Amino acid sequence: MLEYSLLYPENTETRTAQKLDGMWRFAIDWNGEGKEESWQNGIPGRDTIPVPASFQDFYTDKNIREFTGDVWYEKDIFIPLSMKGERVYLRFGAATHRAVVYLNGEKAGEHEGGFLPFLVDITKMVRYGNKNKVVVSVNNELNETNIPCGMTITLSNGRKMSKPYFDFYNYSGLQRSVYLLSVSQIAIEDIDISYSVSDDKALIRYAIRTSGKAETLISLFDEEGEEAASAEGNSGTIELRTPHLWQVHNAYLYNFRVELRSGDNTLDVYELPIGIREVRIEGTKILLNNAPIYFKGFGKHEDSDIVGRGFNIGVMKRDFELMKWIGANSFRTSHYPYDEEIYREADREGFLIIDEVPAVGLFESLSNFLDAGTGKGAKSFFSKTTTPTLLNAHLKALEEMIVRDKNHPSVIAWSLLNEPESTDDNSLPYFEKLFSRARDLDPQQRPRTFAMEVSSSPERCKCYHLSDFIALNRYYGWYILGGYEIGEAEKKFREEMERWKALSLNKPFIFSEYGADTLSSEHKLPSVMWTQEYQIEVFEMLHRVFDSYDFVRGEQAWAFADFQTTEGLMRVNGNKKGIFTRQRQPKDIAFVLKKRWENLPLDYKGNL
Ligand code: CKX
Repeated sequence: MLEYSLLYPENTETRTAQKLDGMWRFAIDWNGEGKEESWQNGIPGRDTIPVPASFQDFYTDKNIREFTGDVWYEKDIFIPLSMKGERVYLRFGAATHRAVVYLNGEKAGEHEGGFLPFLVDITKMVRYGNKNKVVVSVNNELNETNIPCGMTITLSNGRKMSKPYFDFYNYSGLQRSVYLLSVSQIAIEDIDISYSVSDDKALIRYAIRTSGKAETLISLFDEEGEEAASAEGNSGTIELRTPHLWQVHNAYLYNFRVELRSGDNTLDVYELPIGIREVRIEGTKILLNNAPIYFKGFGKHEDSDIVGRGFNIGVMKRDFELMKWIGANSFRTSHYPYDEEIYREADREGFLIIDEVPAVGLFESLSNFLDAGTGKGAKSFFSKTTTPTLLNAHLKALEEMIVRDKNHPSVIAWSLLNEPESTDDNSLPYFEKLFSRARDLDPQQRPRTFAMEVSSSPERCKCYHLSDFIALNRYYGWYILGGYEIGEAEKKFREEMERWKALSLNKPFIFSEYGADTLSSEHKLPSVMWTQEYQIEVFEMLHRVFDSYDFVRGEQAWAFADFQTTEGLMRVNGNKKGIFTRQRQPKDIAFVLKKRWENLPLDYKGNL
């Protein structure tokens, strides 16, 4: 069990959540001497940088952009006397990939893993009614004992360099909001909610974890602010007649209010927006509130100009507007859990999320995406001396993701890995531990899956039976048989699908990636690869195949928008498989997808 609470930071009668975003002091630790030189007491230089943001794309010096090692942040914060007697924390939305936090020169905490929040308890270290100095050193080195996997090499000039085993830029820093939190000594730490839904009734099961003994009062408010139900005690079931269900593009959010009391005293109050809905798999169907659904959408990235992977609320808004415009209903948080604001927006907008833990690059090859796309290069990734350490880091990130995201109605499935090497015997015990941990941690028992590249074929993959639905990343027409050979690609794709069909798995399949790199500047008739015309041909060919199989229950195009990657022969200033450009303008394919998705009903193939 996590030693701290991951409830989203809220201001209530009893809690304060103060954002510490803005300009922080910033220094690069070129020689790895920060700790020795006591930077925890105050960092050198006068540079400042925005938080939240990746540090890489602000500067004009390539050595800064490519810097691998420790970068240091510093901010003086005033902590009022009124917080004395409370429990006081610093909450980091993410520090990529690991951080050590100091308060007034003393180490206050540390965290490993770059895409999930953590709290640092500073209650006993604070100078109340005074300024306090927060210093954070953030390290962005990649290795094989933490996710995402990669390596760090040292160049002949002594500089380190990141070599990701994954296809997105190794952006890093304080990429999400930082908060100063205060809560009462006896506080709500965690809330578990699950539902059973029938035509005219919903059962809402809840369990509350607290940090001390108290009476617990629950009230459920509807969107008009009317109390719809109430209950008492740390766990129980609420029965709601004629509930407003949370549906795709028709979200309804209740407010689940928890109050801890001791006699007449209110100790703590927390309000959680919840959506009543049930997700289930039945045979080859994915059911939401007992009705079949078909996924239309994307694999995405948190990625935009200037701020890199830093959370950008304007880009978030634009992305949701584009997804609504094109007729999408879902996305996968490839390849790491996103900023919490994105899930809250999906809850409000009625989007479905496949939530992915940052387990990418568990496939050893520096040109991973090319080898993975063609089925070459599969070696054993899970029989190394480092495997047990990697597994621990993976399980910890999985726990943090599920604890953080389990109450979002938008989150309807967990993706436990992206394109791992799954063809040798040692992958199975590794995967089994992940799948069973996900089941144990999730009160809603959501479907679990992992996204499979092409060498994870019906004949060779040792792990697909663990998935509640099968998620395939397939690049027929691009990595496999592109250009004038596209007809051969279709044939080969259909052959693979026939082999899956022959297994009679009686499970839903979705395409969690498919696409083709396309430069928005390029047009040619007849088409050639990389042009907008060719991207359309690839999608039309793949859609024909998807439509031929009843058990295919969804399609998520790769990728929502062009995104930054490491430079190299295979990438033209980034991955260009976007349906939109990095600046969020449509390529021609966007209009083709819009036409298709607006015409595919939510329950497409639902009666098959
Ligand atoms: N899938 C065959 C993972 C993504 C990459 C995508 C690509 C690959 C394809 C693997 O992170 O960006 O190569 O476009």
